[in-house]
Amino acid sequence: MRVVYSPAHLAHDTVTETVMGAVIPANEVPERAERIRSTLEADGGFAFGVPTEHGTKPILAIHDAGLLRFLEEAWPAARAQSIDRPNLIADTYPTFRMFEGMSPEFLASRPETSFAAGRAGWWGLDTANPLLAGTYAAARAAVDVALTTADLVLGGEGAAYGLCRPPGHHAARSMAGGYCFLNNAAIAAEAIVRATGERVAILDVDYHHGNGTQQIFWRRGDVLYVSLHADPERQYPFFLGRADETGEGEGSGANLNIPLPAGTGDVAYLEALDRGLAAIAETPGDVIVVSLGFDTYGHDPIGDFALTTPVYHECGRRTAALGRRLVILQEGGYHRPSLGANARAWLRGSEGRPYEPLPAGGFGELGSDR
Ligand code: SP5
Ligand code: ZN
Repeated sequence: MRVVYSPAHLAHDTVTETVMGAVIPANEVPERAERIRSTLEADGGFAFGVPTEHGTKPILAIHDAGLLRFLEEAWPAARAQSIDRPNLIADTYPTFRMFEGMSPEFLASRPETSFAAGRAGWWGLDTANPLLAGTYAAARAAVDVALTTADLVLGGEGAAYGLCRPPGHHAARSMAGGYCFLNNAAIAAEAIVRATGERVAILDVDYHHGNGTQQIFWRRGDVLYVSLHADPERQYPFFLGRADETGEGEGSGANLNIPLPAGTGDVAYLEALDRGLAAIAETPGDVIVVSLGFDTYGHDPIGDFALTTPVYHECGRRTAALGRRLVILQEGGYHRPSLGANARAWLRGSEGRPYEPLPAGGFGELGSDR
């Protein structure tokens, strides 16, 4: 399988994030992508390539120009304002309740403020989104990785994998959040719709609900969004991801959320996956964009599912069994020692190669992961 990777992600060198106000070591770190890269390289069955630059046009087909401008300007602006921090994390966010009773017209006239931390709140969802000197270039490169992966599939590959970092599925049209700045999968899906004129399905198997992807395609009937994730009753992003969110207008019925309980294991997960795949099989289209996360893994530090490495092989196999072409894009997954083995298992499954577990103590297989 062809793999698209860019070293630009290394400069988005996150160190801390906050959880309930406490500063903790960052979960979404460069090591994640490097673990996956080295394991896939060692496998020998993956052919690596670099992304080609696609410019801002496909990004602006999905995102508000103001968000992109903010991401480009944020770090220099924080520096110019002498914000004495290694990264920019907002503390004040414009919740919709702040504007209760005010008209959409009046809201549209509200300025985003010129102060860097205020702007980070204006364009942000949460405090888990540290923005650094290298963030903008890394986010742009992750989009190019996604679009180049889509190009490979549009060019005839049955499946290709984009090692996107930072991830994307929490980023909405006008909002960064949840370690995500630009929605790589949504941008790729839109590019595929425009190139083919056909419907596209997005299968989101990250542990978290992809609120950004759902928001972007909420009223769109030409992009089916299917997501398996932790029930927002107990888990980030809390305010979206419930089963009764099915889309509106043209998009009515084109959004399927499958929230799952804590402790979800291999068998229950495969049942849920089959439900999601069945929904995709019922809608026309030839391409699936997979938002692939491994925070469903049993040892993930921020998840509470119980998946094992071999089930990722089966997930890849069942997804490919729909017979559609796959644009597979990396999202989350924070148990670093297992990331390579889990990605390798999923991707091998999706191209019909046997699982062939890595030797214990090899590339982070269970048994050497503590
Ligand atoms: C792409 C992606 O996976 N983003 C995830 C963003 C999650 N942000 C909130 C993290 C909340 C961490 N809760 C820690 C619980 C520890 N038991
Ligand atoms: Zn996640």
